Amino acid sequence: MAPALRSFSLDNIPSGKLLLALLTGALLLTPVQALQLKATTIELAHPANGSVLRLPGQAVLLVSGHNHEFRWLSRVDYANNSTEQIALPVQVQFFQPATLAGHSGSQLVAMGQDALWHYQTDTKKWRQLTSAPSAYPVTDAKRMLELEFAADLDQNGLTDFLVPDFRALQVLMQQKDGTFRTYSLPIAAQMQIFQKDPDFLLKTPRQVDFTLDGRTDIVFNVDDSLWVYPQQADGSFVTTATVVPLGLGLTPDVQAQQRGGDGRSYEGLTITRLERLLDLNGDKVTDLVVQQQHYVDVMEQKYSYRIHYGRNDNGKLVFPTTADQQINTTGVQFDVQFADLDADGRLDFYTPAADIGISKIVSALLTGSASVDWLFYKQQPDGSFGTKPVHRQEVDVGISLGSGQFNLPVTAVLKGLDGKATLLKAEDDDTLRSYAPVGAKLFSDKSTRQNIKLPKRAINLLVNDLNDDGKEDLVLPFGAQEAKDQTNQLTILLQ
Ligand SMILES: [Ca+2]
Ligand SMILES: [Ca+2]
Ligand SMILES: [Ca+2]
Ligand SMILES: [Ca+2]
Repeated sequence: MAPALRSFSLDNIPSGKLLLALLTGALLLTPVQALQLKATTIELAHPANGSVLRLPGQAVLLVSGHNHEFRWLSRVDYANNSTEQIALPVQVQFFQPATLAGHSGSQLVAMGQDALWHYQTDTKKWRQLTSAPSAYPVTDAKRMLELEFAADLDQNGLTDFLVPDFRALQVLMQQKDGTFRTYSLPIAAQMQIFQKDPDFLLKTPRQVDFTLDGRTDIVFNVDDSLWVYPQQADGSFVTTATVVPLGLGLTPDVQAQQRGGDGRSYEGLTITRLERLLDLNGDKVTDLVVQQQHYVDVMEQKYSYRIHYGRNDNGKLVFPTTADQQINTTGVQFDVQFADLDADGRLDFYTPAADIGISKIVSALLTGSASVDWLFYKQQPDGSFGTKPVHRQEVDVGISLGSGQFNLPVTAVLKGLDGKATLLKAEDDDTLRSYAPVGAKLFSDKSTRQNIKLPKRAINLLVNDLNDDGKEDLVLPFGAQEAKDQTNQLTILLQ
């Protein structure tokens, strides 16, 4: 794709605006600070097609992968460019970093079957941390993935764990001596059957200070209400839910569950879900985002987001029943993000969006490629997000008929020392374009290029300040289906 350079035609500009146009033109043509990333490649003994996370405070990445038969987990020391594989007992399914009493530095922990496990780096052995029956009573032998089941809920410096089972969420609060106090918060999974095999949908526990006392509570969304389990002053959890009706018209759970064969028409169907509970405008009060999925028919959908800014009403968190703001998007979204991209303290909104009409699918299959638009909306001082995106980038998604894979090329935002993000986008297999931060439009229309070998299938990228210098860096995992000498590796790009 050609660089998005602006051209100016003087004939079309009224004379009074000429000087301004020339000045603006001069500003746009001023070269932006080019972002030069320093690339290092680390070879792995397996595909990096699972999850990547960093052990906080250490120059260590944990990288998982799998093929049609096996799964692997590697510990990568990126200061010394060395890797070692971690043997996986049959019980473990998900991993996380954690701070544990009596152990210095971030530790690798895993959840699965009926326990939490701790990997001891010195002896290379797993030990059972505590028993914790879960909604994963058997293991998927071809997957080892990251899952957010660890958080310091009471801010005592030790990691606590959230382990779901089918009828409750077990909250395991880690004590100073390394033991756990467990609180069982009732919440049922949704189960659906097609024939005899069950599918379970677990309710997402949302960590929010709902009671406005500075302590993190656990909140679930059930139908058009919230089930709130408050954390008390001593770090214990109330195990009976306070049910808070929302009055936002959220679709009842049983109707929101979409299953072919229900005999429902998709024409004109609207499904309204709780998308997010988080503080969007930086006033320390949790806000609520609703996603509305509107079907024109089974193939064509439109998404919009409604924002209800939370208010502190005499010590009670309340959401207005009429949305304060709305974000209208085009196409179907699959990975919406809220992040402050320009360091003004207000979270901005961005998402990849795809058009999946039937004609688009046919042409995608015929040509082996489809396009996805990245849409960026900036939050304005009044909490609105504008009527259209302030920045838009189109990327081509390759479709491999051989492997059945969709290849989404590298796209990432990396923050610099000033907290402002630069947008990175793959132009082709070995050219990365960067779009520098600029005021109201978030990213410059102009870009600079750098030659770096890039994965075709860029999912599970890790953005992290790997060398703790205040600037975010990027980890690119490569799986088994990349170009010949680029399979099974990581590329680290330091800013
Ligand atoms: Ca804790
Ligand atoms: Ca707020
Ligand atoms: Ca912002
Ligand atoms: Ca850095």
